[in-house]
Amino acid sequence: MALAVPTLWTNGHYYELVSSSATWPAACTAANSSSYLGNAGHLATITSIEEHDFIYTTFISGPFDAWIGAYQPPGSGEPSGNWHWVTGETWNFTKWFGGQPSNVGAFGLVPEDVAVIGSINGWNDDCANASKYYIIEYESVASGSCPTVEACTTPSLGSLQVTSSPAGASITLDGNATGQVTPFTFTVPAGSHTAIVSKSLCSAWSPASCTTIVPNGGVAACSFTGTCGPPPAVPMSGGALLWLMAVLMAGVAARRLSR
Ligand SMILES: [Ca+2]
Ligand SMILES: [Ca+2]
Repeated sequence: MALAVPTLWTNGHYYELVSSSATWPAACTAANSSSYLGNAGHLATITSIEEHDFIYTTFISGPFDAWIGAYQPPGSGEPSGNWHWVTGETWNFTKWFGGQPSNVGAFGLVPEDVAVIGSINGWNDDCANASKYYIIEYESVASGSCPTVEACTTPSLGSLQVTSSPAGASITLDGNATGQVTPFTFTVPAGSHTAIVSKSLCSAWSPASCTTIVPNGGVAACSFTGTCGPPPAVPMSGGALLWLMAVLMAGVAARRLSR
């Protein structure tokens, strides 16, 4: 079902944004059963920066993401291992945006084994059971079949203990300020987490950052040691000031006497 007139690109393929939301498996099936001018559809496979730029510029005009034909089979190395195109084309070009693929979505949802092209001009791995618009590419080869991909589920929780010497350091967890200070124990989704700490007058924390795997229902720990500077200079007390004045006046008097 074509919702818009597909756009021809220089490779002779037509492309289309479908502006109704579907899960990735549903979008893949819909794309594979689509055709245009005798060309078979599939979720778009982006194998060059020119093709990426064409799709981004032509279709991604607002704050939305659209499925592309990128996926990881279950059991692939995370987050960046074993990505495939639905057509079987060689995976030799990527346009992930910063920090992606992450394999972890909002609220700790995992795994993210399919991908979107997004409004900030790059790709993001996302949950296959999320609903998104999608990009169909039409070309004169058979569509093939849609792979089985894992849906996201909320993972089990575990604990992450963060301690430091000295204590009282502010804790940043997975790039977000937590508002907590050491020692503190977080309840977090099982999986990889990264903590850093900061404290006034302290630097050169060892380690600089701590990445650890929190097991399901288990506990992991991050422990930091900081190198902390001396406290700020204490303002001169009244007694010391009087002593300094006495010394200066004695010096003046001595010079007068020596004339
Ligand atoms: Ca993944
Ligand atoms: Ca992601």
